[in-house]
Amino acid sequence: MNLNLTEEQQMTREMVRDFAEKELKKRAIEIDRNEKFPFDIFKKMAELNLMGMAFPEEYGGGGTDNVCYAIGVEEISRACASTGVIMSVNNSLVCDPINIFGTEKQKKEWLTPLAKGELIGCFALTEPGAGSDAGNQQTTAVKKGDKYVLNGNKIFITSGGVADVAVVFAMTDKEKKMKGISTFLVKKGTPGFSVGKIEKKLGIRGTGSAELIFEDCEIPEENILGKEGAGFKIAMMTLDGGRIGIAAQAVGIAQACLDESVTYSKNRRQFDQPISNFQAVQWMLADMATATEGARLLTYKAAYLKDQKKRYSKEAAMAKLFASDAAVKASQKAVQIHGGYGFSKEYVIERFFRDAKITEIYEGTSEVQRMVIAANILS
Ligand code: COS
Repeated sequence: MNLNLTEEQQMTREMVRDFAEKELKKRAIEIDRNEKFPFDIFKKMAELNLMGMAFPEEYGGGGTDNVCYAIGVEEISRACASTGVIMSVNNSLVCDPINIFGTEKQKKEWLTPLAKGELIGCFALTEPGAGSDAGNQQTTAVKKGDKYVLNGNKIFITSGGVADVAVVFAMTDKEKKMKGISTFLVKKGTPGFSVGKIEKKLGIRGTGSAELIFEDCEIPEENILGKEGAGFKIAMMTLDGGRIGIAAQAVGIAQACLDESVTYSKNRRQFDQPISNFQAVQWMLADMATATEGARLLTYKAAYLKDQKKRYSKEAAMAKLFASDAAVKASQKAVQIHGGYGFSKEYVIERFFRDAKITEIYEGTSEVQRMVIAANILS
């Protein structure tokens, strides 16, 4: 057993942290306030190969392992959780399924520009009636000659308002229920494909989360990803990887809460001394540090198993469950340590508090993660 990071993994941390500190930390305040998708940041991150990290270089990827990817999302999220999930979605939910299930032609045409960050991708699974119950897809795709005709609505789609490409799930055979779901690659600008409501949110406000509308949207049959009927499995396998990304995002948020709280508690004086002298504060810091480190180890373990091409559904679910809980609790403690300043818009802490919550909800709620873990240990 070796818990040391490789040289490449250490260098990834240094490089991404440097970028995040210099280019993102301050911008994060504006991204949150203006609720605007950070196109300029996306472009700069693409130049650093962060939008398709663990994919083959021949398809525009960075050629790193998945531990590097988890470190990357963690460091970006430590500065800006909105940007962290934009990165996670492009890598895990868009590039990954095309890399795994795509034909050679699809990899050249779609994966290459997405991994290079020349195009922005989104993952359109969630619908008004299909959140945790992802198999209950109401969007339909009907075969008509050499085309599929898509009809339906997707909601809460991260990057949906700005994406060039959507990975869309739809029913091709209702009778077969979840075994009748298929996956499609749909380009922005395809007639019948439009963006609906842009979501106003508690946190991660810069992600361009939107509704996607398909009205008699005709797409070529060659845009199907994997086989007809394989969509639910593609969604589940893709979400396994996505959960590593969200766990890493949560680790980044938790670490940011800890870092800010350590600095603040050493500087804030009450009763003629820094508040870090008080055991009440020390215990909060100790709990935050322990949970953050535990979350990090679980996250890297899931990423490592993915690199080893082993099953990692359970480990990814455990990482996300634990890390999202660590992030939410760390953000609560950070507000408490900062007192009135933690509640004020003048400080970044209230943003961490708002951003942390979503990690317990998207890409499978904490309750869904427990279902996945229980199903795995009981099988
Ligand atoms: N990898 C590969 N295949 C998987 C899989 C995985 N991680 N998880 C499930 N499957 C397969 C199963 O093997 C099964 O296939 P067979 O029928 O051929 O054996 C099929 O998918 C159905 O699996 P299961 O019976 O476990 O499905 P459930 O309906 O019970 O799924 C949960 C339950 C809740 C786990 C699933 O619907 C889920 O993850 N929901 C949350 C979705 C989500 O994250 N939504 C957020 C959207 S993105 S923000």
